[in-house]
Amino acid sequence: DQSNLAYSVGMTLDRFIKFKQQDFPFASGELSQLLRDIALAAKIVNRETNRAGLANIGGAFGQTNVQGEEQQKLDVIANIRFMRALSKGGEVCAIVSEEEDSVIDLQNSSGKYVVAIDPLDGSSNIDVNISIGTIFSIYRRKTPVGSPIQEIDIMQPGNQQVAAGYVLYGSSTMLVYTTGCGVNGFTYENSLGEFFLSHPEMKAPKDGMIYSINEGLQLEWEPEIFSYIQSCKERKLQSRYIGSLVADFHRNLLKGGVYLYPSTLKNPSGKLRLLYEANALAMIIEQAGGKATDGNQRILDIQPHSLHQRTPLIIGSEKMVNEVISMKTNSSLTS
Ligand code: P6P
Repeated sequence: DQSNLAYSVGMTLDRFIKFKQQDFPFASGELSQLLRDIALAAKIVNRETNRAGLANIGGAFGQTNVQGEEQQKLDVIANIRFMRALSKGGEVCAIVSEEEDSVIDLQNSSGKYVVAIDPLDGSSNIDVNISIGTIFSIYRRKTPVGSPIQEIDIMQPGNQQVAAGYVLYGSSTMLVYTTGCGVNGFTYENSLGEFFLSHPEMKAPKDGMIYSINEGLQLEWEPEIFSYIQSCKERKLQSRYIGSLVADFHRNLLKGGVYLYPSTLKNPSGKLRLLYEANALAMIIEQAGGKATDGNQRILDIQPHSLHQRTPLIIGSEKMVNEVISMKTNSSLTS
C-alpha cells in the first residue's frame, strides 16, 4: 500500500518537506526549517521517553509547573529540548508553552513565527508506560519582524495557524502535521533516526463507533453531553479513553470517533488548553475532514484572551460532532 511504497522509496520527512514546499511558490524555506527543528526535538524527546524507565527520569521532579501539576522530569526535559530547538533554529520569535508562566520572547529580530506548544501532554501517564504526546501550533507574527512582540502576535485565533501537528510517543513514535494542504503522518525508524511517510493524506472517517470521555465526571455533565453519551450506549458504541489526549485523538482520527472533554464543576471551561492543545488538533481534524467545537462555536474561531485559557473540546468525526451539537440545540430549544 501507499505507506509501504513511501517507505520503500524512502520518503523521509526531510524529502517530503522539500517536496511539499513546491506547494508554496513564494516559500522562502523558513517554515520548512521550523518543521525540521520541531522534528529534531521530537527525536530527542523520543529517545528520552524511551529511556525514562531506565534512566530514572520518569519520576516526579518535585517542582510544580504553572498549572500547579506535579512536574515530571520528562516534562521539564521535553520543554527544554523544544525551547532549545526552536530558539537555535532561528525561525521563531516567541513561544507559548504549557510549562512557562508567560510568553518566552526569544529576542530574535529575524524570527517570523510564533509557536504554541504543549511539550509533553499526558505526562501523568509516563510512569505507567502509556503513550504521551507533544502538541504544537505555528503562527506568523502579526507585527513587523524585528519589532517588539505584542499581544496581537500571541493572542491569535486558531484559524490563523500556518501549521499544526503532534508527536505521539507510543508503540511507535509518529509525527502528524498539516500546513493547510491536508494531513500527513510520519513514523520514526529508530535504527535510521528518520521519520518516514507512513500515513499520506490522512482522512477522518465521517462517522465512527468510538466515543472518548471521562465517564467518572458523568454527574457533572451538561444535559446535552449526558444525552449524547446515553445515545452512544443505546447504539452500543465502544468507549475508549486512555487519559492521554494525543493517543485518544490519534486513534479516533484513524478509526473514526469523537473525543469529548466538556465543562465540569471543577473546570467550567473544560480542562484542555486552547492555545497549545485544542487549536492544533482542531486544525488537523478539519484538514482531515472532521470537526472541532467547544459546544457553541468552532474551536478555530475562538478569540483567545489569556495564555493558558481552557476550552471545552468536542473533536472528531464530522457526523458524531454534529450529533453532539444537535443535542445541544434540542436541549436549548426544550429548556
Ligand atoms: P482527566 C492529560 O492530563 C490531559 O491533559 C489529556 O491528555 C487527557 O485527555 C486529559 O487530561 C485527561 O483528563 O480529567 O480525564 O484525567
